Amino acid sequence: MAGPGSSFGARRKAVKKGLQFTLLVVGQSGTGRTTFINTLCETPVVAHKAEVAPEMAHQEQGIKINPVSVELEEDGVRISLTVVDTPGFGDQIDNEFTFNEIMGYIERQYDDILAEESRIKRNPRFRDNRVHALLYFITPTGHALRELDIELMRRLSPRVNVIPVIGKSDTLTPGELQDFKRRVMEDIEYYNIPVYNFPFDAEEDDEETIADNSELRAMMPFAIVGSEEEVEVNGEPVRARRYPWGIVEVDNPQHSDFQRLRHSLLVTHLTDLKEITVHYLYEAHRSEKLSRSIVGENAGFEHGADQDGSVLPEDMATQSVRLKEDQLRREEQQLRDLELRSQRELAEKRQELLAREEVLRNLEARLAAAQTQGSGTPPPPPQQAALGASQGGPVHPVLTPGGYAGDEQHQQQHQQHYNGVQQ
Ligand SMILES: Nc1nc2c(ncn2[C@@H]2O[C@H](COP(=O)(O)OP(=O)(O)OP(=O)(O)O)[C@@H](O)[C@H]2O)c(=O)[nH]1
Ligand SMILES: [Mg+2]
Repeated sequence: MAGPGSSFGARRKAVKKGLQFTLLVVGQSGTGRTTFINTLCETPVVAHKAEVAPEMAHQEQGIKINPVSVELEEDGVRISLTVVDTPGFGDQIDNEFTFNEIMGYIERQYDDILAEESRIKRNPRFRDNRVHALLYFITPTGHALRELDIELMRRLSPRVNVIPVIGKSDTLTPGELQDFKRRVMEDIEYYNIPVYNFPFDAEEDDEETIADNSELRAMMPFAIVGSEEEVEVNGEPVRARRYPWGIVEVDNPQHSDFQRLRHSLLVTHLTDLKEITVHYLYEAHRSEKLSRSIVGENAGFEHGADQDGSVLPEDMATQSVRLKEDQLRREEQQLRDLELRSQRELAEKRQELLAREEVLRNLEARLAAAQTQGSGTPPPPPQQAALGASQGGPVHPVLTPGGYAGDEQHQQQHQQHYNGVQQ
């Protein structure tokens, strides 16, 4: 586990470099998405829906996917936040198309990175646009989830961290809100929808993390109030909604969960949401996609594929295991190659060293012989001459105390060689 030192280091790096985070906002028309986005970004980054003439009201506009980016600073860390609004979701009689459009957008970002990862030469300007969280705006009906809500969350949860929120929650009284929250969570549990529930490990995580995550989990679905207006409260300007009977403050925890949700998205859980996206959700998409292409390569009639080339669920796991095995085999082979290369290099170095030692011995012997000659002692033993010849080179001229007799160039070369050996 990373110690405090390393997390401090990571934070310092984040302070310098900044963090990137992408949030997708989905919900039926009029649930307060645009107001929420502008409240979150503290600036009007998204325009409100233009008025539609009555004679055009019956015409379906279709879903649009509008990303906007804004630079924020939270606790001294720069955050490059991309918010993707999806006007038009749930407006049609048949919503199949809008589900597919949103799913298609999320998967396209995964496919882009998959393609980038497979390139031999990476594009240095490539931008990772994977969606790290999807805020699903539940209409504040006060009843329970509707089929549209269940279907959207059920379909998208395997691909993205879905966080359910109640839009315009100030339209419910505190008691109604409490009951509505409970019923929504019961439905999510009943339909087994794997929403992002601030996961923690009771045995591994520290007490603070467990307490914080349990509290956030208990707040789900978050009650949202948005406002682009400022109202003076106790002489201070606060973001609020003004009604004849009072004021609803966006950042007041008694009035809404906005502040808590914002802090968890942009500060405390930003990294967790990104890691789950990269290591689990993207990985699942990647291995399914690659499995499908393997089956596709096998003409779609191999065991494990339907006639249409799609993978049977029970064979998905086998395909993934096979992919992992292939990858492991490749990595093992790379390791073996590396080991062989190192052994070969080591043997070459050893040979080189031995050869240099030999040269050194020869030089010493010649020096000794020259000294003996100079002092009138007998010439060196024939073994020395043989050594010079055995190296395949010419037999060196006799070395006198003053240098090689009659061959200055040769002498220089020898001196250079000797210096090299000394180094
Ligand atoms: N009571 C209440 N009204 C809100 C809140 N947020 C927004 N509204 C109002 O609800 C209406 C719709 O808000 P938008 O933010 O435009 O909703 P939207 O989901 O973007 O709607 P489309 O763009 O039409 O899909 C506006 O009149 C807002 O002023 C809120 O938290 N509480
Ligand atoms: Mg809008």
